[in-house]
Amino acid sequence: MLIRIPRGWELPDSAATPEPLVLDRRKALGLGGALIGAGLARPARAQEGALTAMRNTRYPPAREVTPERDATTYNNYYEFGPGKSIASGAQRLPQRPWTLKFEGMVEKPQELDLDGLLRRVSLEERVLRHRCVEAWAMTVPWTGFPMAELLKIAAPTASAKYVVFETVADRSAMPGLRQSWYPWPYSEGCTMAEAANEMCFLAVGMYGKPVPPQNGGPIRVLFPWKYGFKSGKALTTIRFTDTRPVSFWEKLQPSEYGFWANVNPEVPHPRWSQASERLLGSNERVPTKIFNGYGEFVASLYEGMSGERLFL
Ligand SMILES: Nc1nc2c(c(=O)[nH]1)N[C@H]1C(S)=C(S)[C@@H](COP(=O)(O)O)O[C@H]1N2
Ligand SMILES: [Mo]
Repeated sequence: MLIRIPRGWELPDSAATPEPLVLDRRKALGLGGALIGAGLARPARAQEGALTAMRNTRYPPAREVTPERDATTYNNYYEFGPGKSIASGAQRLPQRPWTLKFEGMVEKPQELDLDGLLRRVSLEERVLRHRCVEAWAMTVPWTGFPMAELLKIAAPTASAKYVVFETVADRSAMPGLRQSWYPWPYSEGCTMAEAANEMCFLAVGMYGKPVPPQNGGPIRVLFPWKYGFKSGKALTTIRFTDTRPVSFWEKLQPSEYGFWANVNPEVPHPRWSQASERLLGSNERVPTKIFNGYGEFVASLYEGMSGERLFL
């Protein structure tokens, strides 16, 4: 797999200086990429396809990291089919070149090359819990940047109230798209306040490497406090609107999958309990936490919204 990423990110774990520091130092010295060219910061061993960043420890996972093999071989990605074993099929989805569009209620619609966009944000690593509505969970080190940073670049207007995350529908790579009863392209949405919340994250890396196609490469959104279906994979368009979007699963089955989809052990799915979850890898069952344990960061988003189905 050939992935073009800026050279600085190819630093292996063994390189002494974490990437954000390297970038800062380069900026400070005004040398840009020349530093690497001059051999001053050349990693001991350039590792093809590595993508590392300094870990942000503000969100302690309080769980073991899921073995990479489990997280990358047990997936939900309906564009490749309804089963969990879509990893090899997903390798057919090209990861570069990749463009991301910003449209709708924005100051100016934009279409940005992903690598160009990545040079304008600072990457960090976060180890986050992921909770699928089907009651399995994983804990993954993701590399990416907060959605709040992307909002600055996308420049939505004051009338924007919601964000729609539309994902790729590539007919030549994705056999699931032939199942025409599904409302492709897969899309998800949130409020502007949710998008601006510090926990809303855009991931381009996973386990120190680019996010593999099966997990949503080259770029996916993460809402760690919501059920996993909100975390759309392979984003192509981010649209700003003033009307609440109805997304993929809500269109299919509104009684089971709502707009908010915040994790809550006490609100069962109509067909099963949400009280506990199975950890990928160990298969251990553990109690589920409200907002998937991220309430201290996100609960205030929902204060006073008693009329809403916040947990479905
Ligand atoms: N485009 C797209 N994004 C998607 C899905 C999908 O089918 N298509 N499935 C969702 C669901 S239900 C879950 S649980 C997570 C799974 O992510 P993972 O395969 O990285 O564990 O992706 C979400 N994002
Ligand atoms: Mo899911």
